[in-house]
Amino acid sequence: MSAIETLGPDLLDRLPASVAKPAYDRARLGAGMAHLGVGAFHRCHQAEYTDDLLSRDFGRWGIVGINIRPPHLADTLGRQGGLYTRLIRENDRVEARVIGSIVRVVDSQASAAPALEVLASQDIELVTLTVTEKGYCHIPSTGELDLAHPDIVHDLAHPETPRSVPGMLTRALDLRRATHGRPLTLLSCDNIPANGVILGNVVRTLAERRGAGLVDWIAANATFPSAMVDRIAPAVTQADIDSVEQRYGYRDGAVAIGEPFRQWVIEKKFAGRMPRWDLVGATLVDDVTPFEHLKMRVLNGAQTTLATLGVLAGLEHTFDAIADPLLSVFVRRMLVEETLATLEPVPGMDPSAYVEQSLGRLRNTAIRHRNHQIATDGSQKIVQRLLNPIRDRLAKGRDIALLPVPVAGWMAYLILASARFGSRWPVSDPYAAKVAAIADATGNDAQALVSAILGIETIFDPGLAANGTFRRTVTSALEALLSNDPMAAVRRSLEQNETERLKRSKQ
Ligand code: CS2
Repeated sequence: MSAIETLGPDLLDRLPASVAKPAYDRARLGAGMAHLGVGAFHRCHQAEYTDDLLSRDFGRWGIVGINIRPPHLADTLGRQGGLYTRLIRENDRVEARVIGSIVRVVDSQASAAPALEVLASQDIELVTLTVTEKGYCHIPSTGELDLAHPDIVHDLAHPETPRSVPGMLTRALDLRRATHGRPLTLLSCDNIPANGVILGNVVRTLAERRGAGLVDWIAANATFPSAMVDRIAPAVTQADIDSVEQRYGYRDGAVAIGEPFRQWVIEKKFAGRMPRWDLVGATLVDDVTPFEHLKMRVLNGAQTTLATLGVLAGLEHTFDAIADPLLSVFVRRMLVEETLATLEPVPGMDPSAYVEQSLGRLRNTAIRHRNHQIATDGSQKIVQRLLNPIRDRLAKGRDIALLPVPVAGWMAYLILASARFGSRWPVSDPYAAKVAAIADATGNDAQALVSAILGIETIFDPGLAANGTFRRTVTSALEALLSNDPMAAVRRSLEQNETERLKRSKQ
């Protein structure tokens, strides 16, 4: 028996027929853009769109993949010459394809130098980013740079050896100005509201502090378009990696797995040339906001709701949570009766149909998205997914019986992880220690817990935190969520919503 081979350029011509491969000559592909944060999502989204584009209209848009945080790329993607298998899974169906758009990978975890060399080079005309919500070092409730963030404090003192993403990009722009002076488009592909505006804010704030006209050079030579990105692509497991070996007979340490659905809406605001992703399904628009609200409040809002309440109900994955009759009724009713009314018209899309399509996507049993993964960094997600629609409803004088329940769910998720409440599960969230300290100081009283947590102004806008209906609804949900019957919170809020509905119908 021959030894099992690892995926790489040599294997491209010998792949099984069931695995599609790049329909262009990779040897001729140069690097024209860089991507920061090469994780499962990038491999399933921007890199796949680019691969589609290269097959259709070959050009100069190979990607240099850079990681400035773990994991290292050299041993997986690097060893495979940038190639990896992208599996699309839907229930029993699998579709495999090797993607070729990443031409080189760079590990810059130990020092900024390797990343800066790429980002400052004149071949690179575009940088895309998926660095997670917290990578922007912004204050979630305001979108401004968090000047107290330890990495930002460091980068202000040592701008030439940055640690943060904003520090890295500001330095790269400064180097570009000092050398060839060529423009750069910086395209955020993270799930934060007005992601381009936030990226622009954090970079400009650092550039202003740097002085010497850098901020003016950036205004004239760099753009920060916003984008809405979508495809569910959970963290890859060893079982996923093994499945490629079993099914297709080769080893691939950089497999990526996604659902069939994908979407990309990009603001037309480019500093120079751009890949024609619009030829392969991306939509270019003047204003991304309505698309972004729809996606974050409906799809992501449903995911966060199912994740936090799902964990509290003892359920493992999104598809387990949505198979639960109570949670499934809850999430649909929350979206249809509360979230939809907060959305502005979205060109070419029907929001009600989008709700049904999104719920259908979440039922896909082949996408094993763990509730704990989605609940990770919840503090960075709830503003755009839950708090903004709540704020918009309150501003219009509408009721809010359901949306506050997952907000309480986020609180309960962190409270129950604290030592005081028995360390029920490990959590990863920049605010975990703060909530644990509150839990420690406050103990069991839901009202005191809610008061203290709503006092975190970097998450909760003070106007919202002071709203009586919001406080009451969150408190009553939290009380139940911390009890022996957590799902009573969900049942009661549905009853409350029913009462509001009857009241409305009589008016
Ligand atoms: C998820 C997202 O982990 C999470 O926060 O809600 O990664 C989600 O799967 C993507 O935004 C889908 O496009």
